[in-house]
Amino acid sequence: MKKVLVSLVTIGVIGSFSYFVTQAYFTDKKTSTNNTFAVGTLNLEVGGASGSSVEPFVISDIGSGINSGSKVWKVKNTGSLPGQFSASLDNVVNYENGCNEPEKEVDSTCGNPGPHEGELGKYIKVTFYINGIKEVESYMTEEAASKINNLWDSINPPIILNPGQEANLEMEWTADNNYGNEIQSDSLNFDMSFSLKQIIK
Ligand SMILES: [Ca+2]
Ligand SMILES: [Ca+2]
Repeated sequence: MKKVLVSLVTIGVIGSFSYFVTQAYFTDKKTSTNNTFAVGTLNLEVGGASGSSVEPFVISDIGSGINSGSKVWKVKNTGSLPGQFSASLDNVVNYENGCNEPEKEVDSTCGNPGPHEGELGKYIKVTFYINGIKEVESYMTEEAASKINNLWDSINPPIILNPGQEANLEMEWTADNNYGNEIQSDSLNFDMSFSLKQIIK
């Protein structure tokens, strides 16, 4: 009698297990194929090398006959969405690099290297051109350069690069010739970054 009872219990367990397995298939399933959520792209190519869009630039030795210059970049929207172009000036630092005797007479901050103590940026003006048209200009003091993004944003109409469209960005710099001994040995460092911003309508 004992043996029979054991096998009945075993059967009962298997039965309820099958029930749950069966239950698990009581679902409806519909498959919808070929769904795609596509995200458009904004990709800016600068000078043919996409990826690294920040290029450091150093202006020094002003006064040795070099008082202006320019650099041209080719910028291209290689994405699939139109974007608003801008270029920002980042990490602007005017260095003092110490003072010699004539500079000491007119400059009270003579740190070496003396970051943010230099005066050179007050006399350097940069102007940005897109395809030869003047768009934005700024002096290269820390304060003025930090406002350049606002200048780009206020251009009307904005600089739009459509997918596949490229443009020449020229940055021209000139040194005012009314500088004095306060800029002796001073130097100016900065980075530039180029960006495309999605247009939200
Ligand atoms: Ca100096
Ligand atoms: Ca100085």
